[in-house]
Amino acid sequence: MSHKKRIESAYVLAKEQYAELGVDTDQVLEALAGVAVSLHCWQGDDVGGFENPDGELTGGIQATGNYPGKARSADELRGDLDKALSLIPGTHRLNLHAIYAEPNTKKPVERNELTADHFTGWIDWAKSKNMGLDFNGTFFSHPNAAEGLTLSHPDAGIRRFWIEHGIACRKIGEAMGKALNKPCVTNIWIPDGTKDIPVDRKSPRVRLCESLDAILAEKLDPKHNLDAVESKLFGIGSESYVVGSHEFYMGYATKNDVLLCLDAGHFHPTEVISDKISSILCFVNELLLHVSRGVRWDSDHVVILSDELRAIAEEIVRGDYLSRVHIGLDYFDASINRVAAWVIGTRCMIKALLLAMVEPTAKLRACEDAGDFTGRLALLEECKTLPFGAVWDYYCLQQNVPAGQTWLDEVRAHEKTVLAKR
Ligand code: RNT
Ligand code: ZN
Repeated sequence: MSHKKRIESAYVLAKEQYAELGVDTDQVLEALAGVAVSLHCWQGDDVGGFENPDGELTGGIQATGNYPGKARSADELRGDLDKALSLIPGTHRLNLHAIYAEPNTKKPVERNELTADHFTGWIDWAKSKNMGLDFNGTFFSHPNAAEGLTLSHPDAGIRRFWIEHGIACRKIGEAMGKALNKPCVTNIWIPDGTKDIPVDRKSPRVRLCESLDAILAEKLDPKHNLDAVESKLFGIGSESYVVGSHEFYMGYATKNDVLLCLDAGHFHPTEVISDKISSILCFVNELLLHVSRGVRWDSDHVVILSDELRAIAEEIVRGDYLSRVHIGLDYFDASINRVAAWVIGTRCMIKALLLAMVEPTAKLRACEDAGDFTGRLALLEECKTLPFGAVWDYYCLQQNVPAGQTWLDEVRAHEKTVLAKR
């Protein structure tokens, strides 16, 4: 039997099995095709950016490993992304950082002077693929962030520089949203914090609040730009105190009607973001997720199909939150093929969504509502061995991307012909 025939036959049987539980897999696949995941450009070059070829990654985050072949220019990064996207089912988005600007000058443009003109290469690329773009200010890897403080810095001049950067980024996000006809989520994450126990926890937070107010003062059309703020528990060099903590941004987002960004690696190691989604969405209109995998710390390992990834997807789908949760990825592993890292993590995110969407939730709810917790547990466990793989393979076939591990052959070929020559 041909590969294609086998996948089609398996799908027919799987479809019947799911139908018995009241799940229409054709409908699910149609819905899944409408869900965009925002791929993070920074997996392609270890959060280096193109501002300065020897630029050092600072801000308490770290990409470990020295796998050869990382992208050194926007063209190389786009080439690698093209390869990754050709192996991922569906139409997605790209999440950019300010340091990925392409100024047409020799000298880098200062971050507070960046404009959408410096991103036309990306905008044209996204347009040609019918993709949306998301954006991030880069408040790290810069002399003005050398002390680990930016928007909360005691020096008003340094704060001003970063406020101007934040404002510039929102304008860039707005232009991207306008050009692509899809809102751009412009996210703010800052590294601000201290290594050792501070005496004054209050003043930096008051200053951060004022800086954010200044950045967000101008109202922008949500059709073009949506603002998000990202919290964190600790970083390397900010172990004892982080200005932008979860409580800080939870309050800020609620009060100011901006998106809250939850990064899966930004909480205590045993704390999960899946359980936060339905709580936060009682008070905040929309969420941005940075789906990541922390191993013992915020290590940004490649996302895998873990229980927590599944729980995140289940919460989004069961709560009918797909229109209120923007799913972005955030990890950077420099120890394996970077294109493969994108493909693995993104395919896992989509698999988790598919698994959640083929769940017989109505049946499970009926058990729960009737107080039949035995039935709920029994069915939940039976669901784990339903032929999900057959549905996934069929989705890949439908979307014209390799089903199963053959995608890796294409990454290996790209490594030989492209990456190895860098
Ligand atoms: C850092 C945050 C932040 C960055 C990216 C590069 O801990 O997660 O989102 O990873 O902006
Ligand atoms: Zn993040």
